This record gives sequence, C-alpha cells and structure tokens, in this order.
Amino acid sequence: MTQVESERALPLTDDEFRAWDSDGFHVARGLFAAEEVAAIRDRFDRMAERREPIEGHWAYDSAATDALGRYPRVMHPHEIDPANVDVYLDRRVQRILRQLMGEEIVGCQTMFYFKPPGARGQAFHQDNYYLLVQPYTCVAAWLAVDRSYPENGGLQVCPGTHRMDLECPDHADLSESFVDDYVRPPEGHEPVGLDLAPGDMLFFTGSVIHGSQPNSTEDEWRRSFISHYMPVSATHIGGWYLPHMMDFDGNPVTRETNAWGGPCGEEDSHFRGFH
Ligand SMILES: O=C(O)CCC(=O)C(=O)O
Repeated sequence: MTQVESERALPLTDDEFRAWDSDGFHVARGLFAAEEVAAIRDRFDRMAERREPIEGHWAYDSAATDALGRYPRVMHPHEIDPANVDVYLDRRVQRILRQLMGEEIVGCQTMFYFKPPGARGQAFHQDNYYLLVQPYTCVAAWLAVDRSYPENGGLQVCPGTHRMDLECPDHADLSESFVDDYVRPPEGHEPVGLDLAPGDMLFFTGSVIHGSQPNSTEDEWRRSFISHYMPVSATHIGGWYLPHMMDFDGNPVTRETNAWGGPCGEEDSHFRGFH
C-alpha cells in the first residue's frame, strides 16, 4: 500500500465495524504507544503531587477521607495543559470517530480519572443524558492509561444498548458509586467487563449503558483519559459544554443550547453538570 492509500484506508475492518454496529462499542487495541501513555500518566501524577486545587478543573480536598476527595477527576484538562489538547484532537482518534459516526466530528469535553485503590466507581448510566447532543448522540473515547479490568474498577458496557432511548435514572448506591444516577441494564443486555491494556481506547455512543465498580485492589491505580465528541451535524448540546468544544484544528465550536428537559419529564430540573 502506498502512503496515500494507507492514509485513506479505514481504521476498522468490516468485521470490527459490524461488531460496532451491533454492540455500540469498539476497542482500538494499542492505539496509543507505551511512551505516549506514560507521558500522560506522569503529567497528571505531577499535577496531583502539587496537592493544589485548580479552579474549575480539579476539586482537590486535602481534608477528604474518601480516596476520590484527594484524587477527584480532572475536568477539561485540555484547558490546563496544551499537551492534553494533543490527546483530545489526536488524528488517530479522529479517523476512527469519522468512520464510526459516518461524518466529521467535533470535541465536546475532556476528563481524567485517577481512580486510586479504594475509590468508588460510577453506577451504570448513559452519557447523552448529560451531554444532550441532538440529533443522534455523543460518542466517548476512553483511553486506558493503566491496565483496566473489573477488579480495579475498569469499565463495563452493556452491548446493544446503543439502540435504546435515554432512560430516566434511579438513585445509585452511593457507597459504591460517586454519582447518584443509576440506569438498570435491561434483560438481555448484561454488562460485559472489559480488560484493557494501557494505550487501548474504548469508543461507545451516548446511549450505551456503561459504568464501573469501585477499585477493590490494594495497590493498582486505574487512570483514564476520557474525551467526548459529537457529529459535526449535531445542532444542539447541553449549554454547559459550549465553552469546552473545539474542532480538530483547535477552533472553537458553538451550537444551540439544548433546553430539552430530558427523559425524566418536565419536572426534571436537576442540574446534571459535566459528565
Ligand atoms: O471511568 C469510569 O470509571 C467511568 C467513566 C464514565 O462512565 C464516563 O465518563 O461516562
């Protein structure tokens, strides 16, 4: 294959694309090289070692007894270090997303999870309940920075739930989940626990029910860098994402604010915040 041909070649094989179409998720094994993943991990570890909250990004609490109080997730890390923009706007990720979504895509937000030993998980949920992208849905790109598997709180996904509507969540068990929303996996769509190596990237759409258990290991961290995107033709998104959006050339993107109340009905007025 010439260089031009290989650049044009689609990243997923036909079988992989069929699996994406029927399951709603795809794992790109080894998408990021070991050195790239180590650089991401070291960057966030250095940030955490400073033990200083970062307004709007990192709600570090030195007095917290809960592991997640001392290692909360980092919100929009692409706005605190340009090296994180490179992860958000990575061209390999763009090529995969284009094929998955069938059109150009734009970025909505980024996050970084430390998930240290003992940290609570995140109960089953659907991302587009929060992002409110319309029409169609958002898509997540979840990069394993450490090995990620069920015991250390790795991600679990419910195949086939990408065809579901958004559900109004119940309350979660807050001893297990740090977020209070829970969507029960429907019969026939039981969760699958994924085993991801550092550098693997998991893609899934905003309707897919997914979540994670607490990290029950003694000494294994489960760090991950998470970005959300949407098709360029989407016209609406939850307003709180607007300041964090950009296209793959780094230009700001704007859309209409989605004022839709969501699947819980008119009375659903609780602020969902970022996700
Ligand atoms: O990484 C996790 O444990 C949960 C992340 C997640 O569910 C999300 O970003 O929507």
